[in-house]
Amino acid sequence: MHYEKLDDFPKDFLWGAASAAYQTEGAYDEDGKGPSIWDNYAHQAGNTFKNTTGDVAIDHYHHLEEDVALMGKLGLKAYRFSVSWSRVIPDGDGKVNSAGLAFYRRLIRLLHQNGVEPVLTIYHWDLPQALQDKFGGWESRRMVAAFHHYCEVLFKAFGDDIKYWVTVNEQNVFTSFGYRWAHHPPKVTDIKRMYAANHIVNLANADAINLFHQLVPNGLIGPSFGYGPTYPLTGDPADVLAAKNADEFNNAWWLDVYCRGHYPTFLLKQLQRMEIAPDITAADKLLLASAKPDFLGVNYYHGGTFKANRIDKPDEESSKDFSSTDPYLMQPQMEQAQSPEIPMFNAVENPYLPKTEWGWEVDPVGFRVALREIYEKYELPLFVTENGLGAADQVEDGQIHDSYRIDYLTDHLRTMKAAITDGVDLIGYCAWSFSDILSWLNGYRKRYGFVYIDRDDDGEHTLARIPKDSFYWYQHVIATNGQEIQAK
Ligand code: BGP
Repeated sequence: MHYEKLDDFPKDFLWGAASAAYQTEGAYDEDGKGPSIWDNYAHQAGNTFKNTTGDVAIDHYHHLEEDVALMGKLGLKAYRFSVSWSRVIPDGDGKVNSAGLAFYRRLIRLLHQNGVEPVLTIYHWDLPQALQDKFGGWESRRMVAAFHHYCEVLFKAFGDDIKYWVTVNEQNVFTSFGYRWAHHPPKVTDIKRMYAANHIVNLANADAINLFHQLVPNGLIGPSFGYGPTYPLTGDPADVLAAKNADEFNNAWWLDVYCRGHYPTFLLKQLQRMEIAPDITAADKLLLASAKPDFLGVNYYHGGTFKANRIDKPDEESSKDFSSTDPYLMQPQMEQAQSPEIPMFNAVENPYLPKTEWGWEVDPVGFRVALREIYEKYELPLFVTENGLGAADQVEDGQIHDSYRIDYLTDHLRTMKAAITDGVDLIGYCAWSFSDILSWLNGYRKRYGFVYIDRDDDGEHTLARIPKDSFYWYQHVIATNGQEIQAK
């Protein structure tokens, strides 16, 4: 689909950048903060790349004024950050730590002073360790009340100051990495437990949205989902069906619950047949059906490509032992009961797409496909809450010439503009990430930011902030409201 001229970005488009508490703040045990499951997980040797932790991260906690001033200089219209639950409520469901709340109050005030709209993510994976210990974390229904309490504290504290709220970040990623693939805490490898925990998160999310609508009637709230379009490898109808199955499995399983208030029929039936579906009570169904997000946050990095399942169409590739940190290429070597994918689809590499240094496919057209698919299916305004390129940037004479990042972002902004021209209702775009930060499993080498941070996997160094070439490029994009995306 080609246009001679693309529509302009909406006048109040939120040009933003994103981050998350554990990946930026540091100060992991300061001012009354309790430990999170990520603090403990990263402290155990062998769990993260070179045993990197967020103990200091990029020390955003102590560089707040400097960091927000740089956001102002960049001209950001929005900054998406997450709140560390255990900084605000150290034991997860008890007393509020006023020093913790004060930190976020200061951040929000500084953002407003710099003309930046705060976008608050309530849960970006750093569960209070106390809740893991007391209840067993997301596997317990008691988590719904604990999350309710935490949300109530935030809504009452910041409901007047913040319009845009994100409930949970990439539920699909943290439940599968935490409960199926054991790459995240609590390091479980049991798909039935994954679906059970995921169901509790759905309940907590729905309950939080309902509470928000009571307490913050003028605000807007929604979850952020890690979406990838699913392509068939060929025009063989068996591959097309496989891609459709993968879409249900990777996307609809979550998005249908968020936006339609119930699980998709096809996949629920498959999981029930395999006896790995969650227990869903009548009250659960009512709760899920009662909550409706105001917008949907979309995190886009890449999609996946699929061919017919390996039972109907076995081939040599099917028996390969894949081991990848890319969830789309993870091929389970487990029993079928633990691997619902096996009868449904087979994930393969896409021959048309280049890859990043970390093996993630680069697919700007897929961004447009994603936005169109989600918008058409769920008819909610969309907010791109993450998109960006991780690379091992190098400093040359005090500068960072990240032309590859500019190219990546240019291509994605262009296709986003095309999606707007197609008719997609888009509120804003938060690049991942504002500055370099800790990558959960890849340490400090995988950099995403517009601002370079002088630290690496071996230590903190000066923690100096240095704007990269992409900083000045994005500054110009924002100043022209996306009229001039082309690198100068
Ligand atoms: C998303 C997460 C972010 C961030 C990003 C990049 O899944 O929401 O927190 O980490 O991916 O991932 P990575 O750091 O693994 O490259």
